[in-house]
Amino acid sequence: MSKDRDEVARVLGELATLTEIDEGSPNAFRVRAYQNAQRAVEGLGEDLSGMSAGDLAEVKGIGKSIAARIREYLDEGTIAKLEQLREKHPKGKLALLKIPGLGPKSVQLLDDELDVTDLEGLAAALEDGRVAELPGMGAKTVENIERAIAQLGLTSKDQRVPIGTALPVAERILRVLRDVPGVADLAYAGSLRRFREDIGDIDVLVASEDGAPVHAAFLAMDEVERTIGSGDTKTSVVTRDGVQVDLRVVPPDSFGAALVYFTGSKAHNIRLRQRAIARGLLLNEYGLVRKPIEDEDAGDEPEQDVASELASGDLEVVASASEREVYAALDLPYIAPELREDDGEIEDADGPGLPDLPTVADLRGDLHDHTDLSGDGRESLEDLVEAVAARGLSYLAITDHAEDLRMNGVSREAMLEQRRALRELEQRRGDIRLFHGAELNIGADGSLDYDAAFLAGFDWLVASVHSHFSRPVEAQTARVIAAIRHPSVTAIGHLTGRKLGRRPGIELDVEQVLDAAAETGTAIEINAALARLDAPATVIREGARRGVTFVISTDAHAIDELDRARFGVAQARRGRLDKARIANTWELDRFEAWIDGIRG
Ligand code: DGT
Ligand code: CA
Ligand code: CA
Ligand code: ZN
Repeated sequence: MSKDRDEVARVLGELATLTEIDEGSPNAFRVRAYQNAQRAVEGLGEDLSGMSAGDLAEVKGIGKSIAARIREYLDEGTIAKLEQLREKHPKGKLALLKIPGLGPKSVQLLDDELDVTDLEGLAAALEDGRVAELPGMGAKTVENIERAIAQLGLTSKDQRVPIGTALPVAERILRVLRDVPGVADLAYAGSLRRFREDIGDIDVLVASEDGAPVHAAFLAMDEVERTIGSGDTKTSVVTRDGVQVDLRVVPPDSFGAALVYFTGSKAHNIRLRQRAIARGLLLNEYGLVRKPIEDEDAGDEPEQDVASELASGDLEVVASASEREVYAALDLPYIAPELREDDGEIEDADGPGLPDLPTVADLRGDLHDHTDLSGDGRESLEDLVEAVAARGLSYLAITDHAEDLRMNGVSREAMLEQRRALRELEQRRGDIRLFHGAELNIGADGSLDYDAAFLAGFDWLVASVHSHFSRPVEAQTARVIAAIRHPSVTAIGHLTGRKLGRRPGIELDVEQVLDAAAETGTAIEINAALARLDAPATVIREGARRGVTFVISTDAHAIDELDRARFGVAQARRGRLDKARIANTWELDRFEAWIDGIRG
């Protein structure tokens, strides 16, 4: 089977990580080369099979030797070097690398000195003090590692993965399966479709009359590492990323009912079943059915019986092909997956109504974007603006890192020069409003970069926490509120600073912060990066109640990251945010009038 672009990109990412451990540095030339090649491949067409090693080497970002490895992968289905690295560095070591404070050198040290190659081994070695005895492992480092393991629940039995790990896996699977002959429809379901930030396992649902080729194509995927079980209707595997995936194939005419069932949540499903019963109906993964009169007192029947009765045509199917039909037959409007947790959505649907949730098409601007003026940005101003305009947006704020960011902040002179270039570009193009902004760093004491007069010269200012993550809650709250109250700050970027699965956010008195934002009008950003999804959904929900204005921003450092707007939208939906509360769904005129109102 041909390997498509996404699979090649994944393999290059795996090579980068393995090489990082192998060479003992995330900055090694080879690691960077694989990462650059991965980015480059992500920008290519879906089907790479027609590209020779020579063609590939001509792509910017792909060198000769990596081009040959990509070709080897396309031809052989694997790469000798990859197999060799996989052998040398078992998966447990990759998991160790994810712990904040453990770089590739310490991971190798743990292996060489203590034979520690996985989380369990590390936990044991921490316990009996062997880690603390290693050179360069001070008490502070050991403490940080212990805290990270405890906070992230890394060694717990029912290990969950962050959505940023699970979602790309699910999307690659869908891309492979959608081309299998006979497949009428497909989707991921479960907690991933509900957009939970941590995922137990991925549930994939495929509609087809013929399951066998679907299961076969799935098992043939390179990233499937281990098969747990495979039958006519269900296959369960574990992928190389350590995520379990359950694949189910259902007949096309019961796809809607199956999607409702396997999207869950379980609690939401129970409420739906109760509604069904109250209407003389039964709901299961095959459909919503009316029981024949004579069977009415039979009570709860095991599902197998319903399935066989369905097959024999004894039951009248009320709804099964689409989710909308199922909800309608239960006298409910369609309930978005992000809401299906049984914490009020059924009551709202039945009574006052559900929030008017945003979609990607509602977004008119992007308000947190980096160019190559930021050390970590990759695009020129012109290219970035072109890409944003091509996506149909009518306004954009350029927010490169302000001077206090140690690694890559921008000086005043460079900021002013960028402002001139931006105004000139805006004039020249005439198709998009450009706001000149910056991403400020909120200091430990709530202070910001530059000075008040210089800050007043910007059109749009995002202030974010990039340092001092573990201070007491009072200090963090005061710090963020100081930024909210600053007259020139228009939005607070990635509110908690969390990195899902890697770093918990700062501790905040959320209610105080939201009340300050509601009072000043300063927007709270919904950062669309899958690794962040910050503000958290619970905070968004509380903010919506308190009259806070939000913005959805991609925080793009590269053009392909503009596409993650859809994750920011899903996060807003998860937070039950009415689109009227999201400032960048507003027309330019209204948006500009609003900025004028909150500044000064
Ligand atoms: P996870 O995987 O722990 O992140 O969470 P889910 O919600 O994806 O749970 P999972 O994978 O166990 O099952 C997927 C969906 O299938 C779940 O959301 C609802 C449905 N489901 C599974 N088992 C049951 C059950 O015993 N009763 C009901 N009503 N639904 C179930
Ligand atoms: Ca699941
Ligand atoms: Ca499952
Ligand atoms: Zn940023």
